[in-house]
Amino acid sequence: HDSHGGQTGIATKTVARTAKPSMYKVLMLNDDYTPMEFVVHVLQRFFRMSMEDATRVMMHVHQRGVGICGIFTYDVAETKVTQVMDYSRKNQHPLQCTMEKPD
Ligand code: TYC
Repeated sequence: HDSHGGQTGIATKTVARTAKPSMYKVLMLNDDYTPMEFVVHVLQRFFRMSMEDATRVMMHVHQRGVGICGIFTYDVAETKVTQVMDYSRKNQHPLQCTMEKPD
């Protein structure tokens, strides 16, 4: 775009930039009832993790209470949370998944 340097009559060039989307963390929460194998399955199914990564993330959540499944744009993060919550409810597990705003 052409723009003008105030009252000077000097034309300056600016570059139109698209906004960089802010990224959201999708978090898995621990509970006392969901089987470990189900959590591993969810991480593989919805977050495309290997068995090894899914097991590592599940054990982290089990021991620390919360863990990061991945970092996504708002729309993708919201879809993942809904998919995990719907799938957990359908399978009668209390597994909770949430998303966190960037700072
Ligand atoms: N704490 C659960 C158990 O002992 C396992 C578990 C891990 C549950 C991670 C939820 O996000 C979770 N069966």
